[in-house]
Amino acid sequence: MIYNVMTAEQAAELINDGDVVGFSGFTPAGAPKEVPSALAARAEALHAEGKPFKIGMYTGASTGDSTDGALARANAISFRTPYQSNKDLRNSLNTPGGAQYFDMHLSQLAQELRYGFMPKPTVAIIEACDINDAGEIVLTSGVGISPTIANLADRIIIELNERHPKSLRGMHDIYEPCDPPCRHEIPVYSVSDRAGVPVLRVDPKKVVAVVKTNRKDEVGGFTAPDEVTTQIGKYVSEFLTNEMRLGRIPKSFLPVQSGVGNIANAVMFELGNNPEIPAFTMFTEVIQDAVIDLMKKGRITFASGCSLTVTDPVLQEIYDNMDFFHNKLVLRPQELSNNPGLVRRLGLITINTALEADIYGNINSTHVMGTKMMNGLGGSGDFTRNAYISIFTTPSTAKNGAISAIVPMVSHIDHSEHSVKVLITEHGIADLRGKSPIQRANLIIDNCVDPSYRPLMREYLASASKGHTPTNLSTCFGMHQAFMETGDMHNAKF
Ligand code: 0RQ
Repeated sequence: MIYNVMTAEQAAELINDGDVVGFSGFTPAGAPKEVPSALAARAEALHAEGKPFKIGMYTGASTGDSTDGALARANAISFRTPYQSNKDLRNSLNTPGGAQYFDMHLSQLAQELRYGFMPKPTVAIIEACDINDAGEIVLTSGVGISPTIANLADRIIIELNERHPKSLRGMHDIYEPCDPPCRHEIPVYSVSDRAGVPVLRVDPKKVVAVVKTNRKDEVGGFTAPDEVTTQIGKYVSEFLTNEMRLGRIPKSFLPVQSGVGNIANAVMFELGNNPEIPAFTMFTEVIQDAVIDLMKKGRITFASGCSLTVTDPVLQEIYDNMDFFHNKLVLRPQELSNNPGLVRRLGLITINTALEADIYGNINSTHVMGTKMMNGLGGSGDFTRNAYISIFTTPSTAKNGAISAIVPMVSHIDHSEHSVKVLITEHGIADLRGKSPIQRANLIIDNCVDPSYRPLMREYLASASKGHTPTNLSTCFGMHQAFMETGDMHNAKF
């Protein structure tokens, strides 16, 4: 090997205060682990000496605790984009003087870096399962923005992770579109088409260090579906089978995108087990455990994604059965996996989770009580706005019923009423297509709101001024205010 093999601590010495670092991977899948941990230790040591050390951070989406968690705890992050889900980073970015965070549509990050809208990455840290002397890198379980940060950065540090087999070669579809005014269509016409090449090619002279490791991806487990998430899954499945019966979804079905988390996992379980739904494909960003399970059962025939965000035993199962999985999976940069043009072209059924929805169909995916950032918008906007049918799911209440997830007006808007077609809770389905605001409000109150909150919602609607979208400007956040003042939204007065 022509590269300088060194320890993570030595590699961390190559990164300086003020550097802008791009990290490989998407969610904890494919994210580096050794160098970020060493970088956090370096920051802490420098801070103890009274010296400054902070970096700007770009990643595909969230990362594992050894990146976002360790660097946040070390107070080593000046700015961060586009998505996170770490407790310590969440605390930092919600605290004045903490990390400056900007929440972006994931499909847009790579192009905005190339356009120069944000500071150029100076260093890229890329997890790989293989690299040759010609600078051909085989990525691991997640792609994210790796092609773009590797191309833009002056220095590349490779974390060569033996836990991921070299036989992953061929599972990736590495492609970067040309920038306007020269951009052409991306040649993906069905979920399994490939537009690019299996390896990431970099100038070998830019590779300043190779750090060897065999650390696991830090993907957390899932909670088994409960009564509420199972019921939501059943309603999603019922809605889609009915659309098929009505001829509004082809009998061969359409590719599915599904978000992250326990609700998404429960929804996939129900879709996979519904005998009326034929075996289907996924065009999504995160491939979760449920997808692999359904693939083994023959219910999912192909999955295109940005990462294998699966628990360690499931990842091991894929690696032990590469002959079975290789021609059923493709991992692409998020610029492709979440590409709005491809989402529209392929006709995706998109299923994402709302933190909060309002009676008109606006969705808040990110901000608790309009103020505190939870995770970020992620890819939900890339998919929702361009879907064949966009569905949002949410349990009707949170915090043991003290919060209604459906409110008169959302306290922050990520997806507007114009993009949201269907809302589903454990109480039922609100099909918002072709409905006026007042029709949508009645449907959502009758079908989706928890029964204990329905009278309150009706009182609000009755108190709202007349007009196309009835709104009472002085009380539309009354339920939020009641929660903040009394700890229970039921105490709102309209
Ligand atoms: O808090 O953990 O303290 O109990 O929010 O809620 O119901 O467990 O749901 O884990 O699926 O997360 C929207 C955050 C849902 C997620 C969100 C509290 C609730 C609980 C979590 P506790 P649940 P989930 C592709 C798609 C945006 C990104 C996206 C998300 C915690 O799905 O980040 O869609 N989505 N990406 O108690 C106050 C409310 C609340 C509330 C729930 N109305 N007010 N707290 N909670 N509703 C993936 C990628 O882009 C990578």
